[in-house]
Amino acid sequence: MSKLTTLNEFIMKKQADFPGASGELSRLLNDIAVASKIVTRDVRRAGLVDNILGAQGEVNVQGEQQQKLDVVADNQFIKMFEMGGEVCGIGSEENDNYMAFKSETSKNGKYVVLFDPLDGSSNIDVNVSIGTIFSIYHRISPVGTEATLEDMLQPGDKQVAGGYVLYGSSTMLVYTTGNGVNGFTLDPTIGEFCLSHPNMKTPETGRIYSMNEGNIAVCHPGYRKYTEYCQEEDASTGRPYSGRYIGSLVADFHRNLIKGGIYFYPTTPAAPKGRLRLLYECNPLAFVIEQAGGLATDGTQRIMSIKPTELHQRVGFIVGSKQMVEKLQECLDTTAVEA
Ligand code: P6P
Repeated sequence: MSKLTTLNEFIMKKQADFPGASGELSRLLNDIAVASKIVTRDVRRAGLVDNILGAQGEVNVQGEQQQKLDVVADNQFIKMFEMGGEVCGIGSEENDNYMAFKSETSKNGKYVVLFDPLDGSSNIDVNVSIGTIFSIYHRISPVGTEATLEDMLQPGDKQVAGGYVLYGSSTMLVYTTGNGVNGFTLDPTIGEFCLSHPNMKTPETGRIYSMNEGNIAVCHPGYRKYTEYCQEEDASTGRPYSGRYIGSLVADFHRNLIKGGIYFYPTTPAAPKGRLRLLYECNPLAFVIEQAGGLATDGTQRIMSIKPTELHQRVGFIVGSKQMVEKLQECLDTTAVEA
């Protein structure tokens, strides 16, 4: 039986691999872990605590009904970042504008965090897995000043760290700092995230495709060509593949990362720029998938090469096993769009 490695031990060991590291990022990653343990507690009780279930009644900046647990999670992460001292500002799916923290300690923080505190929150009331997604950057603005919008609008290639927390049958934290992907499972009996999925790699190909096929008639016809390819009988390529769509990005992404597969949410007339958000959904997951050997594009370019222009910018999103993403791209490139 191998020794348990806690997240904290792992982070400290990895920090030792970088002699120049001063510990700020290590502390920030630990702050994210602590906040996600607290959110786990609230998520696990969501069905019981009246003041959590049900819509907040307000509508968030995305035009979506805001679930109370969204607000709870958002506030929890913001408080952790503001108190931790490593972060000078944040951008959150749940907040119209970015936040520049005001304390002198926070203004000396070297990092900004873009995050979706609880993605897939419409699934809370039906007890389906949900997740937190986060992206960490070095600030551009001078240390000692307030964070700026420019700090938030950096391309994904500039990420220092990216990852997610999946509140599923167990709570898992999966992240990368650019040196591979590692997954940690929360052991509730000791309150520690323990290394359960070291050096995660996604299979070159897979047999799972994840799409809201309700959009198939209104998006680029290349997607229909690809789904029909997935559904064809061909034992030599393991087809037909299986359609698996939970409607919770982190859950769909995590399953496909482990088993091999592809998730795609194309632009549609209802969402002409895409549904998913570049900064705090697509970039961090693109960082993870590329570090695990997969690909992430918007249908025309790498997600992480896109220069953001606004905080809640939406993009089309294709992410998963390398060969499956390449095959979908081939379908898009070889299918004419009717004028
Ligand atoms: P649709 C949840 O709101 C989310 O952002 C992702 O988690 C999920 O994959 C997608 O939207 C679901 O969207 O249009 O299929 O309901």
